[in-house]
Amino acid sequence: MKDVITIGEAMIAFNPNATGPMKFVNGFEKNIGGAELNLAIGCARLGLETGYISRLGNDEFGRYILNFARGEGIDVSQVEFVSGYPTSLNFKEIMEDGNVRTFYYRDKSPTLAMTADDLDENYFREAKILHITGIYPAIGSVNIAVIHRAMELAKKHGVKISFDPNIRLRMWSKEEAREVLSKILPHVDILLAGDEEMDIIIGEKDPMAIIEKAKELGISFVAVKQGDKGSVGYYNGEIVEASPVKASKVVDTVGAGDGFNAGAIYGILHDWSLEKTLHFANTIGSMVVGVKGDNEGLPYYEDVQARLGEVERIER
Ligand code: KDG
Repeated sequence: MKDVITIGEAMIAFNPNATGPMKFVNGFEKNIGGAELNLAIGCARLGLETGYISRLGNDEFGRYILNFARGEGIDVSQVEFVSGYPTSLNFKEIMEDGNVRTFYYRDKSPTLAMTADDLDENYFREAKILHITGIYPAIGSVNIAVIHRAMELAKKHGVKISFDPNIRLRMWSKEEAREVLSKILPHVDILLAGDEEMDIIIGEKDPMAIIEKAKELGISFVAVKQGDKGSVGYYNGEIVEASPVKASKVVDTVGAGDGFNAGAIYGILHDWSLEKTLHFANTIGSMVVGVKGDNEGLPYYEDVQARLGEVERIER
């Protein structure tokens, strides 16, 4: 039984070896990115059983990503290589304050070669949570159909649907995002969203208004992420405003939301209180931003415990 399965596009993330405008950066380090894969890595490091559904280019970068995901303990039985579609790339520009701009080379994404009929129903029979994002449907119409089929299979087999809008305006316009993502929202059980993103989808960025709308749609767990202002959550009739957890340093903000999501899903699966879940998730988000890379800063469970002061960390 998998705790979490997710569908996404992985890519090579080229992280600059210096901060500042990309046109003056001469070297990049080859790492890995992809919001859904980051989420799977985050969950696996916390100790959850995870599975990843995707397509990769039949090339060296594709093989590198597959081996990396497998090395993190993620089930990659639903990942295939496809010829004729190069593995996607993402070059990053990181400024001194940790803010990032991304430059995608993903027009011919390997995920375009996966259709809704390719999803294996048996994989959905044996999962507790399906996590999806708004990045995958932004890639192409075939990807939108895949997400809807995945949600259908999840519903059929009692799998909870977790959704992060993850709106990437380099991939589509606000209007396109609203059109597609508002059709996903009514099927969602767990909403893990940024306030600005909900503004795009439902025209509300006040957490209380988002929670009201989510309740109307039948969403049972809501976490509204507000970056360095913390998060606001709703679950079982309770609303909690969780204070931010201060990052010890900010090096690269990419992946913080995925880390938060991994923490929230961990708390939900362990029946934690909303307060404990949000604090755990906020803590992970604050740890991710201290390390360069999309997933390099995702902590193991023991790392979070140490950060929370629950266990003593022996350095040497
Ligand atoms: O959430 C982090 C992702 O944005 C990053 O890893 C790259 O998937 C990515 C994307 O589409 O931006």
